[in-house]
Order: sequence, then C-alpha cells, then structure tokens
Amino acid sequence: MIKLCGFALSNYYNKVKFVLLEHGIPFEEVFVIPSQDEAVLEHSPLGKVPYLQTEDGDLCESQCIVEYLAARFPDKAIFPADPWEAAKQRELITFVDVHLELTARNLYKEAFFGGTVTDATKGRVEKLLAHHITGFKRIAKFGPYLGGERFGVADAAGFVSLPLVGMATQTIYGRDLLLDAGVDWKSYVKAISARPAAQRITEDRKAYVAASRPA
Ligand SMILES: N[C@@H](CCC(=O)N[C@@H](CS)C(=O)NCC(=O)O)C(=O)O
Repeated sequence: MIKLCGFALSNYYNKVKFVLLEHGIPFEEVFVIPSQDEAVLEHSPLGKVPYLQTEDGDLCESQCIVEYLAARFPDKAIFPADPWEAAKQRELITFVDVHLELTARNLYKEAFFGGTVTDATKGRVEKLLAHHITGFKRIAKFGPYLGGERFGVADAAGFVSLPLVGMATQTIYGRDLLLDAGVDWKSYVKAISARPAAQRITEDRKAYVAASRPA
C-alpha cells in the first residue's frame, strides 16, 4: 500500500492527503518530521515532507506526487479529462504553491515559529506578494472553487495554503494581503470544508496541534 510520509501540520502533506482521501485511494500515513538526518534524506533528498513510499521507491515534491497518483489511478479522474481544463488546474496549483505560498513562506519563521525575519525580507516579500496576488485574482474564479463551479484538484492546494498566506501576512504586516486584495479565502475555505476529505484534514491537524502542546 502507498505510504504517505509527513505530518498533519504540513500544508504540502495535507495537499496530497486531500487528493488521496477525496478519491478514495488507500494509503497509510507514516509520521515523519522534516529533517537533515540521513534517515529522512535517504527518502527525501532535501529532508522535506511530504514524500511517498511506493513499491517502486520514494517520491518527493507534492505536485510530482499528485501527478504520479493521477497517472497511476486514471479511473479516479484526479485531473479533468479535457486537456485545457486540466492545464488550467495545473496553472492554479502553480500560482497557489509557487507564487503565493512559497513567497509567503519567507515570513513563516517570524509569523509562526517565534523567530525573526529582516525588514528587507519583509519589504521584498510584501511587494512580490502584492504582485502575485493581483495575478492570481485574474485567474482564480472562486465560483466557489478556484476553477469555477466544479471542485478540482487545485482546491486541494488552495484549501491548505491560502490560509497560511493570509495568516502570515496578517501577523507580519498587520493586514491580510489576500483579504485586502479582495481574495475572500475565509469563505472559500468554508465552502471546501463541506467535503469529508477537508474535514478529516482539519481534524487531524487540530489533533496534532493539541497533542504537541506542552502539558
Ligand atoms: N515543494 C515542496 C515543499 C515541501 C515543504 O516545503 N515542506 C515543508 C513542510 S510543509 C518542509 O518539509 N519543510 C522543511 C524544510 O524546508 O527543510 C512540495 O511541494 O512538497
């Protein structure tokens, strides 16, 4: 059986878990924390999660994993059959994962982990995010799903990552750059939360956070 390695607080782990749950693909969860220890590096070359363990070997990078699942389980229709619609889902995923989340990730050290980020980084990220959010708004439909009226694989990415962008920018700049730009990620997340897969992701994340709190 496919093993999904990572932990319930990781947005990229949850993106893959969402896809697996949404499509009823059997999998086992293996608890792994990102690390530069050889024990993790031998499976995931940058020590990041998620990674997948399959009968063929290990695979990292959430989008590569999603693409692998789509190719391995064609009957699950993870991407739309129409090549254009499928490409538009991939475009949205790239915007969420790369242009929004990866940019906002530069702020997480201070926003979420008690560290500090330089003013230069804050300034650079603010400009870049404003630019990327403006671009994202041109293609994301929120109808209520990112691609329009139908739920799509891009929503697995949107559900797990848009809140992080909103919360990190709120903490660092005192204003949520997504909400400020008119991207109502809170209503979006609420709409996606109707799905059992989303509910499971949220429950598992909350359980992980509760269990990690010092007694
Ligand atoms: N591009 C990677 C990003 C994965 C990633 O950044 N995972 C975080 C946890 S959410 C991690 O492992 N961070 C540890 C590190 O960067 O060393 C993917 O899509 O899987």
